Amino acid sequence: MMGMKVMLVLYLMILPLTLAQLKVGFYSDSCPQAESIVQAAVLKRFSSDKSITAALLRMHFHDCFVRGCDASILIDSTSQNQSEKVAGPNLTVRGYELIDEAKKTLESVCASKVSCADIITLATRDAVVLSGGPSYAVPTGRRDGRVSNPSEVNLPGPSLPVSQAFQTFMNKNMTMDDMVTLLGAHTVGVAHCNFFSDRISGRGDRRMDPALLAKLKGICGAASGSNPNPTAFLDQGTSFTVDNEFFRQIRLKRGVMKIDQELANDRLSRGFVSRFASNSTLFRTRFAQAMVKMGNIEVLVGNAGEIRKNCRVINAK
Ligand code: HEM
Ligand SMILES: *[C@@H]1O[C@H](CO)[C@@H](O)[C@H](O)[C@H]1NC(C)=O
Ligand SMILES: *[C@@H]1O[C@H](CO)[C@@H](O)[C@H](O)[C@H]1NC(C)=O
Ligand SMILES: *[C@@H]1O[C@H](CO)[C@@H](O)[C@H](O)[C@H]1NC(C)=O
Ligand SMILES: CC(=O)N[C@H]1CO[C@H](CO)[C@@H](O)[C@@H]1O
Repeated sequence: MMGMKVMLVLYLMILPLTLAQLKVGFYSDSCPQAESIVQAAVLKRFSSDKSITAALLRMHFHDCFVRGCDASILIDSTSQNQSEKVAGPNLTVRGYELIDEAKKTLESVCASKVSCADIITLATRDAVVLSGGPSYAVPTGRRDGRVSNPSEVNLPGPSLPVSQAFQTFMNKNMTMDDMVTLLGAHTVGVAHCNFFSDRISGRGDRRMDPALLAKLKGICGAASGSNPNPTAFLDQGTSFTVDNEFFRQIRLKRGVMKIDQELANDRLSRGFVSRFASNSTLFRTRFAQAMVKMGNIEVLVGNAGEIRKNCRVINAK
């Protein structure tokens, strides 16, 4: 009896070492202000730029789907070699300065404690709340990676059929429900014309609402030397609000990119789309869960990786 108790105690002591994992409030001892510092930086930016929510959601997705959520997306290229940022899909990822700003304050208050990967995750959560989305607790304790390689950037393109886009999500152990939920992030933000020009040339995609087709032709047709690749909102209803309106819009044939429209048409995904369109509570609940799940993809924990001092630069050995 006694022996078993001792073993149990030993087991419970060793458990955190062997199964190091993320937990809510990871910084409550090492840097109690961590979450409020990130939140303040996001609030400051949001008050002058509501599009920061879209920027952070996309940054978080791109980070987590390449080498896991390890802030590899933040690394700048060096004179010796190139980082993920030079890969095609990165092109228009924005918001790097906000992460830098939060990091600068964090380093001055508790140096080398809070990872850049956690900053991205927390900042995204805070921005989602400010844009009317659900609030959720974010497990933290991620460590930053020491590798950033453009050849590893293998993100799905916007013209893939649902089944093929799903392959990339399945590779990350995400379900179709997760994928449809997360694509609900297209409830905010914009796409550049080059990502949907195939749908609006000539008579246009017959699966597109004619009024939207005319509108997009107008936007993209106005391309000019100073603005060669204009943008259109992804959600024609509430373009700056994290809500289920995106799902209603695609059911009305108002998806801008092919992947968005196909979600509403494809039998693999349309059931999820119709449930999210009609039940805002369901979308909010599932979106929070799916964001936490995405934030857990292939994370570095314990002693793996490092806590970067500058989010753009791998620490010197
Ligand atoms: C099959 C999966 C996905 C594809 C093919 C895809 C593709 C794209 C493309 C091509 C753009 C336009 C980028 C531009 O023109 O600058 C975009 C924008 C965006 N994506 Fe996705 N995406 C996917 C999944 C996701 C996920 C999982 C999230 C987040 C949870 C996300 C969040 C966003 C946001 C917020 C924007 C707007 C960015 C901005 O306004 O700066 N996307 N996506
Ligand atoms: C540079 O190359 C090394 C070795 O291949 C790699 O670990 C590192 O992540 C690369 N990228 C940058 C930006 O240093
Ligand atoms: C997916 O799950 C399998 C089995 O649990 C695991 O071996 C694999 O590492 C997971 N992949 C990712 C990307 O989390
Ligand atoms: C909407 O979703 C919530 C949360 O999953 C669920 O409890 C509720 O029953 C759903 N409402 C309807 C009308 O289906
Ligand atoms: C922010 C950033 O570094 N973007 C880069 C993305 O990739 C292109 C090349 O494909 C670079 O020119 C950008 O600077």
